[in-house]
Amino acid sequence: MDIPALADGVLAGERRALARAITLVESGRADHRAQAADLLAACAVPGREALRLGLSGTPGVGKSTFIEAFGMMLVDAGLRVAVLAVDPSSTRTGGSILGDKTRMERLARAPGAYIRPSPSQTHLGGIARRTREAVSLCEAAGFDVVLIETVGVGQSETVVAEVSDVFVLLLAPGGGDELQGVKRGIMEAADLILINKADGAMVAAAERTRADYAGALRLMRRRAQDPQGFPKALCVSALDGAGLAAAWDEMRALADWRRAEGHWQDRRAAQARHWFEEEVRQGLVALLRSDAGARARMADLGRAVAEGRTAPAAAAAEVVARFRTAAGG
Ligand SMILES: Nc1nc2c(ncn2[C@@H]2O[C@H](COP(=O)(O)OP(=O)(O)OP(=O)(O)O)[C@@H](O)[C@H]2O)c(=O)[nH]1
Ligand SMILES: [Mg+2]
Repeated sequence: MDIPALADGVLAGERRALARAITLVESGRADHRAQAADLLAACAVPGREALRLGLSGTPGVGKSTFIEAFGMMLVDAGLRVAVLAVDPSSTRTGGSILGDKTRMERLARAPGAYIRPSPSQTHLGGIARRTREAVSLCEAAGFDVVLIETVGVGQSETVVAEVSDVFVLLLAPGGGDELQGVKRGIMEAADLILINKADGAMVAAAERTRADYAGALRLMRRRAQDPQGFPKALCVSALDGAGLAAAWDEMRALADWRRAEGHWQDRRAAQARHWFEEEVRQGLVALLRSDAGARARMADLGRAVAEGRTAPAAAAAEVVARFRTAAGG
């Protein structure tokens, strides 16, 4: 593969080059990993910075409908928008994939938009890596906004919070004052909570839900990275477009404030450091796995631990020590 040519294509904003580049970073093959690293290095030109918007919400809350409407609004305003889905397609129903085709029909055809379907790999470390790398490729391709979508099952919302500048949680109008089983971690990561489906007969219920969440957000610990009044809860309708422009105004206001106050760069720096450390960790695990002797000893010790002959911590220490010797440390 001609990596310099592929990098040129990505940097020129060519969608086919971008698609091929993302396919490359999704590959787990060792030779592809080396090429992907070269590609990412070649694409790391300064001055290309998108607003990375994380979007999480349970199945059926209206993410696809929201992305279509919100994305079209941005495209109509002259912005280039990339959409990445985080969750492996195997965990999604065939209905969703079919649904996405019809629900994002206009955006999929818009010249200023690029939609990348869900990857098929399932390993979480793989998802995190693929997402980070795909986001930076979209950024290199000159997109103004990169929307990163997840259903937020498992730990995928943590991955999204880790790659985004602004993290948006989409909720549906819920019954009474119960908070819809939203995990605390995801609430704490949210910068903006949007109560979707605030239309027709659901307007009043949506407003009640919004007030409940606004109350819950006020009770949470204040974060240094927030201006007064954030995180916020707003009502929107992806179906009729109500509240979308207001939501975009809030996202931009937050992003501008964070930039001006240095939090934007701090967050990106922390994310880059985390990414680096994660890569080292995964690289070490891969080294361990590729060593046949270590694998055999792991299997033996695994049995010993399962049978109660050895304590887990002691067995792990032995493997690490062995590895340290092998690495000459
Ligand atoms: N009334 C109303 N219905 C909506 C709105 N947004 C989405 N829906 C409907 O909710 C259903 C689910 O919408 P999707 O956009 O597919 O939801 P999703 O979050 O992408 O679902 P998954 O892809 O399965 O995770 C569809 O029938 C939509 O038409 C809205 O703002 N108002
Ligand atoms: Mg969807």
